[in-house]
Amino acid sequence: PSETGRVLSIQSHTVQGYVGNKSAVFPLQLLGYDVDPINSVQFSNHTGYPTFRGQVLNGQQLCDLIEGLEANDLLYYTHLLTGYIGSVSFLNTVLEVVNKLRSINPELTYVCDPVMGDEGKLYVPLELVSVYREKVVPVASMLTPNQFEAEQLTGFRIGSERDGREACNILHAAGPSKVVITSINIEGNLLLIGSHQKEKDQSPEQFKIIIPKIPAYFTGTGDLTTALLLGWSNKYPDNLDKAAELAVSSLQLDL
Ligand code: PLP
Ligand code: PXL
Repeated sequence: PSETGRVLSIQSHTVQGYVGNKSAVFPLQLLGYDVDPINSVQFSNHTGYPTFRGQVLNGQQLCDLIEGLEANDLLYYTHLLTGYIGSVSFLNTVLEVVNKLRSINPELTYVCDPVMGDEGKLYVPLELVSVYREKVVPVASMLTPNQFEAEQLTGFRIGSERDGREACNILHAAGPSKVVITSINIEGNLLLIGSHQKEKDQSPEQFKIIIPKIPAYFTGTGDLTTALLLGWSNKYPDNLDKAAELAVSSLQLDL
C-alpha cells in the first residue's frame, strides 16, 4: 500500500475520452496514490455528444460493491473522491458510504466536487441541489464547486472576486475547511479562489489564481482539477495555495 494515501474514487467511466475516473485515476496514481475506482456509470462517451449508450449504477449496486470490500476488510481509505452524480438515490448512498468509511477511518478526507451545472445551467435533476446543500456539504472536507455551483450552494450571486471570497466564507460555515472555487469567469479570464479555514471561528486564509482562458471548450478539466487538488493538498496540507498552483500548472502543461 502506498504511503501517500488510498483513494476511493466514485465517478463516471467513459470508454472514449477523459472525464470522471478517466481524468482522475491515472493522475492520482502518478502522484503516488493507490486509487480504487468505482464507476458510477459506464458510457460509450461523455454526454456532450449527440448520443451516448451504456449503463448506470444504482444505489443498491454501489452498496453491494462496498459490502464486498468490507467483507474482506478492504474498506480502509484515507480519501473519498466524488464527482458527477446523476440521481438523489445514488447521492444518498454516497452519504452512507461517507459514514461507513469514517467509521473505519475517522480521519477520512472527503473531497467533493458538487457537480451540478455550469454557465447558468443545471445538468443534474433540481432535487440534487438541496441534498448537496443540506447533507453533502456538511460532511465534505474539501469542496471544489465552480462559480455556478457555489452560487447554487450558497444562494449568493458571485459577480466579483470579493463575492467569490464571501461565498467561500459561507461554505466554510456549512462544513468544509477547504474550499476551492475552480473557475469564476471574469473579464475573459478564469479566476480560481481558494480558501482554507485552519481553525473553526477563525477567518480563512484565501488566495486567487488568474488562469488565462484558452478559447476552446474542454470536458473533464474540472474532474482533473479536483483530483489534482486532492493529490497536492494532501502533500501540502497547510499550503492550499501551493497545492492549487501545482494543480493548475499540471492542467496547463497538458494543453
Ligand atoms: N482549465 C484549466 C486550465 C484550469 O486550470 C481550470 C481550473 O483550475 C479549469 C479549466 C476549470 O475547469 P472547470 O470549469 O471544468 O471546473
Ligand atoms: O466531466 C463531467 C462529466 C462526468 N461524467 C460524464 C460526463 C461528464 C461531462 O460531460 O458526460 C458521464
